[in-house]
Amino acid sequence: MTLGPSADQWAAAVAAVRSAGPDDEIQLICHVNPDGDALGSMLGFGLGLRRLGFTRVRATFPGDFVVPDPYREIPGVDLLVPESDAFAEPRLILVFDVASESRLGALAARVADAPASVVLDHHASNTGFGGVQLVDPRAAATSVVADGLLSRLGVPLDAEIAECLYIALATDTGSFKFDMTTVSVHELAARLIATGIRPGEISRRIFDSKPFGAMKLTGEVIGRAVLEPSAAAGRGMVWTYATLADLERHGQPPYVLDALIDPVRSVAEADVSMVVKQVAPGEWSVSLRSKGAVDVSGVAVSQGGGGHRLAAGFTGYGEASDVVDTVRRLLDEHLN
Ligand SMILES: [Mn+2]
Repeated sequence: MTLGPSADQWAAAVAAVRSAGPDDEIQLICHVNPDGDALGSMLGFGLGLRRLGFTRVRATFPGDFVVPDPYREIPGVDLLVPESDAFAEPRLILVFDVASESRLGALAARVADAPASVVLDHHASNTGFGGVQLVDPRAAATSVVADGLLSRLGVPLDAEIAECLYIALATDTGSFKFDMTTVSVHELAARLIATGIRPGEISRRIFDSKPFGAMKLTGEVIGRAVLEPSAAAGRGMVWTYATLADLERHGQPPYVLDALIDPVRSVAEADVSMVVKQVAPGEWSVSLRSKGAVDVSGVAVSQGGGGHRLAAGFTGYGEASDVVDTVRRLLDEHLN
């Protein structure tokens, strides 16, 4: 899939939202272990639904109900409820930044059963689940798609909605550094900033503030990184890993490790970078990045994961070294 939503799909999404009455239950869902795009696009859209007069809107994500510290004060955070408090039989479900049902856990069944559902996403690997698909692989963030639907619903941007969408956009573009940072990305950012939000203050709060223990943990995990110049058919791979014991030792929650891929992927000698993060005994969340020479989504999809050409992930099993061995082998297969 390379093109964005068709006119018919946009119209169907607008009709799905308008099919709900002001007192109908509307459930918003984003992916497990939510990041800035998942939370920002979902809560920004939820605030937009409130502006439209919908009174019963809840937002949730599967799994442990941990809202990462940087997002504790994001506008619309009062919409968030744990998975156990999500509407059991909502009239309408909207799904944000979820490439496949596997990222929805037990909530996937609720999407399948809902009278109406809309999936807003930007992953090329999106599996096409849900009632109406608004999937735009060209979009830098799901918040670009959320903005498109809000404007078609006639919701004007205000500072609260804008802050949510801006956090989402800044997160998924690496603070406007990645390749998909197009003219339209900056045009959206300009419209968001025009509402009066303060990008400097938001960036400090979201990206440039972390506990001392998180810094020490990051230092330790980076310190054990391994460079393999001959991996990925000579394009080079750099990788590291972090265990639950590492988190425990530094008193840090798992999401602290999400930003770790950024310093790792900056290594000049490697096209491919990888962080292998333990989520349970024998189970690892694997983040893969490429500078451009390798399509890492191919590796991720072959392991049941997904993502984008230059940024992808999957769940691996066994020891960390088993996961690294698998990726090393798959890269060689994909490249030879
Ligand atoms: Mn995203």
